[in-house]
Amino acid sequence: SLIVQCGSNEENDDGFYIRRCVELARKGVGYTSPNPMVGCVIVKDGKIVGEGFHPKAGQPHAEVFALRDAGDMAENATAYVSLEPCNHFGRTPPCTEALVKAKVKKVVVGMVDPNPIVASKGVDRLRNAGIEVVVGVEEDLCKRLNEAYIHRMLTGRPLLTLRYSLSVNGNLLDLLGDRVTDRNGYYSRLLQEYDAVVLSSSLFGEKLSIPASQEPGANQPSMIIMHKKHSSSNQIPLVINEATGKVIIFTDDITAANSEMTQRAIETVAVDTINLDVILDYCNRQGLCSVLLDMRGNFSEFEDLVKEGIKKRYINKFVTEILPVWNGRAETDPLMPLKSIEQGIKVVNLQSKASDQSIVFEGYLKF
Ligand code: AOF
Ligand code: ZN
Repeated sequence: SLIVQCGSNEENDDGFYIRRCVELARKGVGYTSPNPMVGCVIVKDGKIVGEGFHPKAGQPHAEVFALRDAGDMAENATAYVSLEPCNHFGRTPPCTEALVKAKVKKVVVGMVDPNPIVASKGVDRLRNAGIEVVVGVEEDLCKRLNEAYIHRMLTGRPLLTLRYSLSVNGNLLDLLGDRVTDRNGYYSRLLQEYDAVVLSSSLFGEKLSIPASQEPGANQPSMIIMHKKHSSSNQIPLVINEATGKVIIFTDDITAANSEMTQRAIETVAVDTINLDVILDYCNRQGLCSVLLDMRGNFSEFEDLVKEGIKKRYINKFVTEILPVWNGRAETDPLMPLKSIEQGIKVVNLQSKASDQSIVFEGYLKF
């Protein structure tokens, strides 16, 4: 007879608990920047005895909440964390010390923290304290969870995603004058994933606003409004009345930076030229990890930005929404000149979601 040797299931279990950490971490989506989203579970005798996640920068880390939840049960337990525990005094004290003090026996870490002030020092500290540490469980999942945080840590720039809509016959849709068609709540869900959304001021006609925060407590990203010289819009204040996210106006028209247009803006940034360098640099300094370049309205305002984004390889991702409509070609199509800049850019990790309302493609540009 065939005897199948079943070893310990620990490895599978490790994956299960780290996936639970990631699930918990996502409760902080939209709120943690410049910090990462992190989740932690404390497991004893095969049972979860404590759970926690990092809710917001400045507040305690995931491990602290999970240890509090576990209380005395943390002693001799295994702590699972989707990101390496920190070993430094930032806005909060080091999590490694909290884990040592709680006398956990083992720590399982999803991925090391790319933050140079942590980077493996957390793991080293735990090992030096005699705690068994396993690193790299469900690593890809953990990396995807914090792709924006990781990207900003490694490059000093936020992760940049280009969003646009196409008709079924492949033409760009401006959706001007339309209240943003939020089919199946897709757009507001998308916004919640981002720290900032860049919009053209040409969008702000009489009735258009940004349909974020429909769910109570939902994240409202900062709105970066590009106001270009000779732009016809002077209706920005109306829109800002409806929005609760921070509003930042970038303008190359110093005369337009008047009190009427800017009274509701948190900040008005006057620049010689509105380009990605200034926008991304601003976002980075504000601790914003992800930026959605939302290509709607007057496409001519996006032409230079898209060119720059390709040339400097700043565009990391795209989200394309195909809507159930046929239409003609817009006068300006910022995506058209791409052919002459590069002979096609490879797309990887392409994903699609289809419904009868739309087909959404997402992918990464591989330069
Ligand atoms: C963890 N668990 O839940 C998070 C970590 O200013 P602080 O004290 O909040 O520290 C921020 C840094 O700590 C952040 O850049 C990242 O390296 C790490 N985040 N670490 O052990 C957590 N959010
Ligand atoms: Zn920490």
